Amino acid sequence: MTGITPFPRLIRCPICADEFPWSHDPIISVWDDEKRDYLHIDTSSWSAEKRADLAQRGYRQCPNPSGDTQEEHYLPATFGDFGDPMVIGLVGGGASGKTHLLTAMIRQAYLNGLAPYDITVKALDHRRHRSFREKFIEEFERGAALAGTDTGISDAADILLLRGPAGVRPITFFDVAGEDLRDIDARNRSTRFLIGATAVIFVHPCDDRGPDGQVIRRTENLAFDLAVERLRSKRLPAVVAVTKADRLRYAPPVERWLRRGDETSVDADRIRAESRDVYAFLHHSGAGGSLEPYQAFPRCTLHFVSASGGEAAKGAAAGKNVFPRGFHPTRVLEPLVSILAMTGMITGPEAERVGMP
Ligand SMILES: Nc1nc2c(ncn2[C@@H]2O[C@H](COP(=O)(O)OP(=O)(O)O)[C@@H](O)[C@H]2O)c(=O)[nH]1
Ligand SMILES: [Mg+2]
Ligand SMILES: [Zn+2]
Repeated sequence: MTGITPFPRLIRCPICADEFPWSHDPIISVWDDEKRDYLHIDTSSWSAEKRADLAQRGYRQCPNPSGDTQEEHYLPATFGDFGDPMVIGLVGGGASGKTHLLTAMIRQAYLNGLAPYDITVKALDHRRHRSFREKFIEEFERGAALAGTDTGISDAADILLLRGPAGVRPITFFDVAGEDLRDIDARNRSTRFLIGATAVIFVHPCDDRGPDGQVIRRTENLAFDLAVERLRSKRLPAVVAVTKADRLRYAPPVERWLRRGDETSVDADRIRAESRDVYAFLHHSGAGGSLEPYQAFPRCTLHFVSASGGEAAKGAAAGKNVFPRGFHPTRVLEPLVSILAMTGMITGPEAERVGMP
């Protein structure tokens, strides 16, 4: 949807989760790298073409009507001009593999990984994307293990624009330190994104190890429980991504799925077969608590993924972990493809059946 609508459309800001009427105010803010601040440009005397061109690079400040967010924040100037925005949050305990999975997933999406589904991807928030690329994607490509997520931050990782046969929609990704999910204060910035979430990726490490390599068994998953309790009534589409699956790449059900590599079509029966295998795997490995999203949400799929494709090891640089054999993300787009099918961004009879009981 482009152009001016007669009544302002209500848009939910993915950063503060407030809803406000989207404006086509002629003031467009542009980030100035030298001044390290936004310049506010009055475009009221500009031609529509020129203004639209600036809007592609510009921002609008969120009015944050509830006034609960001290830091002023900006959204891409065209954020409200497309189809309904999607907000996808990654939920999981500390060190479960959320940041690596999100990085591998977004990287692959930018590398045209959704082309088989007729979906193209580009950055909508260029500033945010540049910072995400420098901090995460490039580090990952250098083979460096990524730094742990700071607690207490809740800012969106990246805001992309997806274009496909079903329309054009902004999609915002959130990555939150696991510890923060325990904070039940609704005003906690770190978990506020849950209010605006439209889909969730629950991340469970397939084989959890402590710092000295010993396997940790988790019958409960507190991070999942807390998020499920807050989201249950919203009946969102959900996926469970069992990550670090490379650690079990020779174990029968895992091996069979990893060997397939990336899929190129939506096949509801295949997704159901994978979900069944992951379900059985979690059940038998004593991780029943991580099946909670499957019980709680009407549409849910389960996937085996590996963000790095192999183990990180101590690198030459002191204290820095690296992936000595490089990284080989495997099936990292499958959780996203399922969400896109369940949210109608991928259409067709197969997509309609994805995640159905
Ligand atoms: N073997 C393997 N290790 C991984 C994978 N993804 C992450 N890790 C390791 O798991 C640790 C925690 O990952 P991270 O993404 O920071 O977890 P987060 O705290 O949930 O964001 C890191 O030290 C990574 O080296 C993977 O796909 N395979
Ligand atoms: Mg993290
Ligand atoms: Zn806001």
